Amino acid sequence: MNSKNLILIGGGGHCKSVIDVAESAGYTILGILDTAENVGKKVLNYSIIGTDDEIVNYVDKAHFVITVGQIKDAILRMKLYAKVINSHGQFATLIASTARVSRYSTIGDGTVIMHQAVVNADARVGVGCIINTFANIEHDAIIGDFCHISTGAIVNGNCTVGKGTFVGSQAVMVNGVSITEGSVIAAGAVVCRNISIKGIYSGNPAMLKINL
Ligand code: JB2
Repeated sequence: MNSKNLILIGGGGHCKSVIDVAESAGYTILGILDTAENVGKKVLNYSIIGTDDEIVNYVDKAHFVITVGQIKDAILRMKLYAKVINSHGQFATLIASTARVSRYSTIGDGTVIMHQAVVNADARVGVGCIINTFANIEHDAIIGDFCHISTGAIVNGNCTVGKGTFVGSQAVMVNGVSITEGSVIAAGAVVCRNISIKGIYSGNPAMLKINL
């Protein structure tokens, strides 16, 4: 198998951004899988060639990337990730040509580091994450599996983000704070204290708005 061949799973807006990342990193996109009603449509220069039932037909031809996005919960991305694993498929880990990823960091399978993002020394990013455009993951931060750190968000040094958490655009986590798994941090929120109750948080300082 040519490990630079890719199948993308999900053909909406997030897929377009990932296409740009994949092209910048020298990958060849064989096609996109989406829902049945979208088969035959195009996303930028690439065709939707089938549904998720086709995953099994590409495990020997390409690596996979989940390209449905994640606003709020990560359930669909987790389900699709499991489907690839159960089909014995392998994931690509994509790093945009313009991202800055420290060689002292670790990035999990299927994670996409998008344009202009920074992952600094000794940071650990789990599997199936989106580190979106201009996000900054500082030294020693730990990002759990299936998190989405949105555009321009800042996760400062020694922070911990629990599995499946969404950190909105331009949110800030001050140095060393943690967020429990499955939480949602609204755009622009400033997380100043540890968050141990799963919920939706917003504002500066970030406050619990809704329990999840
Ligand atoms: O089960 C599925 C499935 N369900 C929906 N399997 C596959 N393979 N695809 C599925 N989809 C497809 O995901 C939809 O048919 C649609 O093509 C796509 C979702 O596209 P949408 O543009 O609605 O959202 P997105 O997830 O690509 O992007 C969101 O999240 C990003 C992080 C948007 O809100 C973006 O603005 C955001 N940047």
